[in-house]
Amino acid sequence: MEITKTAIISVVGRPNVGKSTLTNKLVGRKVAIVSNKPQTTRTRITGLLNKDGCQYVFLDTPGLHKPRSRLGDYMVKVVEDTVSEVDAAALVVEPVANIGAPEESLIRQIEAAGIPAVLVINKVDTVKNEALLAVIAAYAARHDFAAVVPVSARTGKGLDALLSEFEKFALEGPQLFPEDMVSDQPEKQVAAEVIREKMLLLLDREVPHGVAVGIEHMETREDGLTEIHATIYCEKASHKGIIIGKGGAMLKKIGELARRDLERDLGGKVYLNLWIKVKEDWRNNQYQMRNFGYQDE
Ligand SMILES: Nc1nc2c(ncn2[C@@H]2O[C@H](COP(=O)(O)OP(=O)(O)OP(=O)(O)O)[C@@H](O)[C@H]2O)c(=O)[nH]1
Ligand SMILES: [Mg+2]
Repeated sequence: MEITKTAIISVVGRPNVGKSTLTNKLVGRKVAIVSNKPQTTRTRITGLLNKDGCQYVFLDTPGLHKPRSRLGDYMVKVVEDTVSEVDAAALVVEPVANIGAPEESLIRQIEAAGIPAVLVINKVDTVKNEALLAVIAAYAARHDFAAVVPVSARTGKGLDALLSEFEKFALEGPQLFPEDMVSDQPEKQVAAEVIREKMLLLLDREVPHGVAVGIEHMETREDGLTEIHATIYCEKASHKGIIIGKGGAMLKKIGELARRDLERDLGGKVYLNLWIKVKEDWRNNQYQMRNFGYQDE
């Protein structure tokens, strides 16, 4: 396929609205981890799609929230930086007729950047069609969106219509990424994120939010087995106990689920070795954050 144009789209919104689910569905592959807990995505993740001569570059971002740690400050900065350097923004919202503080702040950023924006009303599988009219009216009164598209990132409903809206922002130009690429994340980062996703799935409250994963070693041997040595960093000794679980059961479960996903992604056997370390309050320590890859470029 010859790529002649590119559309760079930032995917923004409050935490938990389905930005990463949407990005994955558009790309057709899982490039960003997803969970039912807010603040799952911590950094910018590029998802790529090539279709009908156009390369779509989706920039999935952390959910915009009121930061309570240095990590939170970093996440908010990622959103701010991403909004201004794109052809258009996709503002993803819940199907509720009420513009909240995160949406208001994002609309302001979009207006300040002077970029066109598409309002993406997600999770329409959870509401009746009639309810959407009030949502559309509320947002249309606040900002002149280039388009309003109700979708379900979960079922895929409305995504063709959404893509054709994005295509209108495409610019002629050289191809930015190779055609077989779906994300710009290094393999180690993907592995670390998969492990973090399983902790978001299996652990409650503050524990998974205070976790970071470092990949010490990752190597695919000649026989096809990929060996991964990872360290889970948590904030408190009490969290360490919870992550390990009774008789090591929780850690085993995290490792099993992560390994299954990684084997599917890598298309081969995986040996996954998990260690746990406590790094007190790392979310407020710039040096530690940098070590985990949460740093300004
Ligand atoms: N019913 C329904 N649920 C959805 C839809 N899209 C996403 N979800 C769910 O919403 C939750 C959050 O999804 P994510 O994709 O992680 O949301 P996010 O906006 O990336 O969240 P952060 O990274 O924390 O900002 C998950 O439980 C998803 O399964 C949808 O279209 N319909
Ligand atoms: Mg996300």
